Parts: sequence; C-alpha cells; structure tokens
Amino acid sequence: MTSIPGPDPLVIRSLEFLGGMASADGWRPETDLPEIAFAGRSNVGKSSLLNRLVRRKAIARVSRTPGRTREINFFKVNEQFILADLPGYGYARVSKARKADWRPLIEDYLRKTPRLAGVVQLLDIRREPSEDDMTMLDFLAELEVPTIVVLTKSDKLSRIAAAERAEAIMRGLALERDQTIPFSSFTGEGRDDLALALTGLLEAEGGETV
Ligand SMILES: Nc1nc2c(ncn2[C@@H]2O[C@H](COP(=O)(O)OP(=O)(O)O)[C@@H](O)[C@H]2O)c(=O)[nH]1
Ligand SMILES: [Mg+2]
Repeated sequence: MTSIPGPDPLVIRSLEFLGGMASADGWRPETDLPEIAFAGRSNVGKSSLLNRLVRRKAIARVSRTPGRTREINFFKVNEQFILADLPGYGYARVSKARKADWRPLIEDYLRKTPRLAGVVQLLDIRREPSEDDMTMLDFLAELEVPTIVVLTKSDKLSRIAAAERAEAIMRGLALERDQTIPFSSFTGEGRDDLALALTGLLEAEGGETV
C-alpha cells in the first residue's frame, strides 16, 4: 500500500541553535515560546529522527559535538517554538554513577520549563522499554506532560512484525493509538505523522504553527 504524500504539516522555514544547558541550574535560553523535548536512550535514533523531522543537518552536527551530547541542546524553529534535544541516557558502556547522572538535569528541565507543550519519547520498536525508559515515562505521567511515543527503526522489521510490536508496546505501556508513531529515519515513515502530532501539541499549548 502506498500513501500519497499530503502537504507537509510542519514546514521548517528557520532553525537556529540557541545553546546548551549543562547542569540542573545552568544556563538555559530565556524565551516564552512553547517547547517540545525529545528523549530516549543513547543510540535509539534520536539524532537521525531530528534530522528527518527538520530536514536539516544542523541538529546532527550539534549533537555529535563532544560535550554537547551531555547537554540539553535548544533550537528555535520557525520563530514559533523551541525544540529541546535531551541527552541520551542509559548507554551500556558507561559506569553506574555516570548512568544515573542524566536524571537531575532532565528532571529539573521537565519540572521548570513553563511552556512545555510535550515530550517525544523515543523507543526502539524491536526492544522492550528499559528501566530508564520506564523511569522517564513514569515521570512524564506524574508531571502530566503530554507525551508522544515514537517507535524508531521500524524499517528493521517487516510491516506485519512492526505493527505487532507497536501494538504490544502500546498495550504494555497503556498508550493510546494516536500517542504512538512507528518511525524510520531511513525510509521517512512516520515523519509527517510526527510533524502533525507536534503541531497538535503546540496548538494545545497556545502556540502558532502556521
Ligand atoms: N535501520 C535504521 N537504523 C537507524 C535508524 N535511525 C538511526 N539508525 C541507526 O542507529 C544508530 C544510532 O543513531 P543515532 O541517530 O545517532 O542515535 P542517537 O544516539 O539516539 O542520536 C546509527 O547507527 C544509525 O544509523 C532507522 O530509522 N533505521
Ligand atoms: Mg545523538
């Protein structure tokens, strides 16, 4: 089945890197725009997804710069909203102490961002959510942050297997269907669904998206 691409729900007219937040009470951009944050474990495909989403290489460059990957990186999109790229957590090869050090920064960010329109939580479609993933999802639920779950690397499974995994994850986490988006940075599957979901979050937060 092929679908005919409709109009792009989120045309990126401008993208500006604002800087990084390195610690819980460190610098962050001063802005009254609504904000959307992207979270997930290292290697889940976040940088690839962000590049697909904004159709730019800029995000990848920033998120590959050593040091910047432990920070929350802020981008202003279309002068309309802020995109916050949270540091990837749970990388297997770092020590236990290092593993937990993402929490204060991310938790402080989530608590203190006044116009947090939502969080996009990335999960690998092939894997069970990790303990860190569950910690994040529980925290988002506790703070009542609107959450979209993107299931990455859907191209690694057959259509049927991907649909089955999406169903299982959705049921396991008690998510709604419209909260769950299978995504592939390789094929572009899910890009426009995600873009549309973001415009929904921004509008609910009183932001402009046209
Ligand atoms: N097959 C497949 N591989 C992907 C996809 N997205 C990312 N990857 C691969 O997964 C690895 C980690 O991707 P990256 O975007 O850097 O993940 P990050 O650490 O979450 O920023 C890289 O080897 C990517 O090429 C995808 O949609 N499909
Ligand atoms: Mg990355």
